Amino acid sequence: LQLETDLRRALERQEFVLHYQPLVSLKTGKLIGLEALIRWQHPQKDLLFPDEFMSIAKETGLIIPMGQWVIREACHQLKRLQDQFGNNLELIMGVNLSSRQFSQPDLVEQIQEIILESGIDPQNLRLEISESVVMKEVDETIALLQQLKALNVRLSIDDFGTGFSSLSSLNRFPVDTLKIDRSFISQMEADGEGENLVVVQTIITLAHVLKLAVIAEGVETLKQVEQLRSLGCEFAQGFYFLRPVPADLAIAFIESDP
Ligand code: G
Ligand code: G
Ligand code: MN
Ligand code: NA
Repeated sequence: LQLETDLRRALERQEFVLHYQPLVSLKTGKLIGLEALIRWQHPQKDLLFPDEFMSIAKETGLIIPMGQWVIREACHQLKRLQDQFGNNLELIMGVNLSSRQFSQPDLVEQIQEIILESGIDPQNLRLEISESVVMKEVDETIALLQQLKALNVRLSIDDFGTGFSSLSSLNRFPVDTLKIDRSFISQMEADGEGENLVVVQTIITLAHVLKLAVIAEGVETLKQVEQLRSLGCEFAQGFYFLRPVPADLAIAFIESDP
């Protein structure tokens, strides 16, 4: 398989790059974090996005070394940003974990090692795990999340609302953040004050009752910003603020932050 061969070589030749998308506070408008998202600078093609190579990476298991590279690179970038901006910048770096990574036996040790090696404060690292992954084997997941939590990192449930969570188990997960899936945000505007808005309202209320921070994903318009603000959503991320961009543009965004 050509793509698999290319993917292996891409790892060796370091053709992967991370792009970063800002997360902002809807109260202050200030930057509060970045999400790291992998891209592949293929030598013969344009920049490739995860939908073009992640499924093969998962099938072949290459996601394991790739994922390790992502965590390492994101932590080192976080350290560079903290060195550059010092105390003026309280920034959380989000990194996505796939289900394959999540079921790796030495995941916790690996992350521990990367935290030590990069010299970051683990509280500035957020691991994002999709709702569909956390809900698979609830007891095993809780045990693993507890081990990760013990590293002092932050944990979020990504794509929340799409995975038919069992609400009774949600409060057993030692996570601190829910990220509302962008499908709900994009539907919100369509019906004004209708039922889509109520769904988002309900997730925000649920998060607050469980004392979780809540981040709206995929925010594309000012109208959505205003709706989310009126619903009491604290944080947001989306093309309205900035698309995922290379590190230098993310740094320019940080520097321009009011
Ligand atoms: O920007 P976007 O096209 O990057 O991402 C598409 C999907 O790929 C999202 O679901 C995102 O969570 C996932 N993704 C992006 N980067 C990574 C990564 O580094 N690791 C994992 N596991 N998933 C990623
Ligand atoms: O699954 P996860 O939430 O990690 O995926 C993040 C994905 O969402 C990435 O593919 C990223 O490029 C994409 N994304 C970020 N902001 C927006 C947005 O405002 N609109 C849309 N359509 N996609 C977005
Ligand atoms: Mn994510
Ligand atoms: Na998501």
